[in-house]
Amino acid sequence: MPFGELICGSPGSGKSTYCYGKHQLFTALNRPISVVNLDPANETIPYPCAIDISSLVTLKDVMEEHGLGPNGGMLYCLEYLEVNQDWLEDRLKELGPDAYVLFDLPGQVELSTNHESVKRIVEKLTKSGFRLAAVHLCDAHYVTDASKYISVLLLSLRTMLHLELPHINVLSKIDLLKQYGELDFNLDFYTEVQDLSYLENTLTQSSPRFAALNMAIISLIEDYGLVGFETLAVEDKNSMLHLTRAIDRATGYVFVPPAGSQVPPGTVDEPDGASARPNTYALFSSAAGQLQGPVSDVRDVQERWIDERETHDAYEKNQWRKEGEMLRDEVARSKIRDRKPGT
Ligand SMILES: Nc1nc2c(ncn2[C@@H]2O[C@H](COP(=O)(O)OP(=O)(O)OP(=O)(O)O)[C@@H](O)[C@H]2O)c(=O)[nH]1
Ligand SMILES: [Mg+2]
Repeated sequence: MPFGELICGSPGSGKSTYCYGKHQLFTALNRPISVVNLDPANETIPYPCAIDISSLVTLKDVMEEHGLGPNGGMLYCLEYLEVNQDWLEDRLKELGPDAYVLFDLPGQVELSTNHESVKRIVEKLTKSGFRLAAVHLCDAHYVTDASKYISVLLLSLRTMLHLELPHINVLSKIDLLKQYGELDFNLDFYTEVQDLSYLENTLTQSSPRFAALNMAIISLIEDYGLVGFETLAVEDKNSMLHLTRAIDRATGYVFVPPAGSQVPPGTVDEPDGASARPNTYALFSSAAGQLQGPVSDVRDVQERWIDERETHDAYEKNQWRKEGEMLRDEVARSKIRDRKPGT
């Protein structure tokens, strides 16, 4: 049964970079992965692309042919894809029954909040046996301002209600959060979305005219009780592994590595620094359906990227330097071993 993720979110929230990062991570883990570019305006695709909507339709052609602007053209392209869904499904079939597919959407949020084409494409894929989760990326920068945070909550809720998929909201680029200054609350306040009434003071000060409206929106979001966030720093292995576990839980994906497959050292976190042993790894991942790695919660994320960022950066840099030296020594030793006597 094929599994996958529908990657949606505002322009520049990090969707294509996430697809690239996940492709690298999964390739290192020997876990299947294919990325489908569904953004007909994506001219510089960072990841190896298994299927590209541009082979079917491009935004440039649509704009020229139909005299449409970039946004209208984008909606046209996705409607065109919907009409030609067979084209997509034929190519998806070629990826095999065990494919794990990321769908990289364009940044126009209406595609995942009110336009029907993506929703209908997803419905058909689900009916044909695809197990999909929506992964909704939101730039973490928005939590630095209470009213922007509310609009992100609303956008997330709207996307969840529209797509009707198992859904994971993600605060992306969490590694950049510190540079935007002090947060009013700890990070868990923003990720857990538990008691938003604490925002009242800030909202009343920043936009007194709309304070009542903002509070009404807050209570609506709280009434649904659906929105929460994971976090992501795409270049951080632990962050990617943590998010992967959350998505696997949502889709019910269980990864069983092929018999005898070796997990490259350093691609999974080994408990107590033990070396990666394929059998142990296979046992863990198939039994629990989860990748190994320290289970981190949002307080660890706060410490890593906000409270103790410099200390962690320095520690990681030191580790990389040591790994680099070990690798160089190993290469030097193997060269000496391989040298023929007398040369
Ligand atoms: N620091 C940091 N930068 C990131 C991260 N993820 C993405 N970026 C940067 O954010 C910018 C936008 O990333 P993209 O992946 O192009 O965003 P997108 O959502 O695909 O954008 P559109 O396709 O235009 O909607 C790029 O410069 C990325 O390098 C992250 O986790 N941390
Ligand atoms: Mg993109």
